Amino acid sequence: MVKIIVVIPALNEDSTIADVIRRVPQPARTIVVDDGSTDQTAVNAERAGAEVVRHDRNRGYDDALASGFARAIELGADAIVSIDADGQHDPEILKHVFTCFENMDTELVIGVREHQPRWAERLFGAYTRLRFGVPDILCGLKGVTALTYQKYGRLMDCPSIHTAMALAALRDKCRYDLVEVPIHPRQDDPRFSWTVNIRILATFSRAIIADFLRR
Ligand SMILES: Nc1nc2c(ncn2[C@@H]2O[C@H](COP(=O)(O)OP(=O)(O)O)[C@@H](O)[C@H]2O)c(=O)[nH]1
Ligand SMILES: [Mg+2]
Repeated sequence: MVKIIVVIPALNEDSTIADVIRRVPQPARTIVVDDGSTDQTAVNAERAGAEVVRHDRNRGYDDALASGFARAIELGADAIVSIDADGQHDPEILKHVFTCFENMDTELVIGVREHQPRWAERLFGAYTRLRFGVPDILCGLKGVTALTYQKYGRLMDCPSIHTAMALAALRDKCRYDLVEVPIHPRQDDPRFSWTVNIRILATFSRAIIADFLRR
């Protein structure tokens, strides 16, 4: 049986984290990366049955994902799936993602939201739709096989690691699946501020350069 591990990066999400963990379909194991939260995120995650990797200070979403992926590999994952901690992604969707990995004939699963909240995300998505047929490249719900992660894991130390890894795999014509991800409204403010648009644009520019060099 394919061993799937779910990684949840979390920053001050104590009101939602336990519910997200409890609704992860069995038998997947869950790792929460508590990224220097100042609330009860870590305690609530542990109580809900997740393994918690702690950062003693806030190191950011990318570092949190990198820590979670590294731990998942240590635990012998065949596939690693990330999902947001804020309850905006319904964990039920993971069933579809897990099905994609059942026979390990997909290498990458990309969550696709109907609407992306930031203008930079929509711009990037318009590009990746044309380039690869992928209309949303920045959704926090993504899945990779351990082999894909190992092949592109060197990208884990660059910004927007998730996206960089997915783009590199798409450029190499990997086998991928798209899974629709309905988005529930957030009850409080997003953890990312508007400045994330600038980071997204930087990643977008790097993607265009990499695509151009590839031709
Ligand atoms: N570990 C970690 N997670 C973060 C950080 N910033 C955001 N997140 C998590 O990333 C997910 C998406 O963040 P959110 O602000 O809701 O972004 P949005 O859904 O794109 O608007 C949530 O689960 C957050 O807890 C961070 O600095 N560190
Ligand atoms: Mg969110």
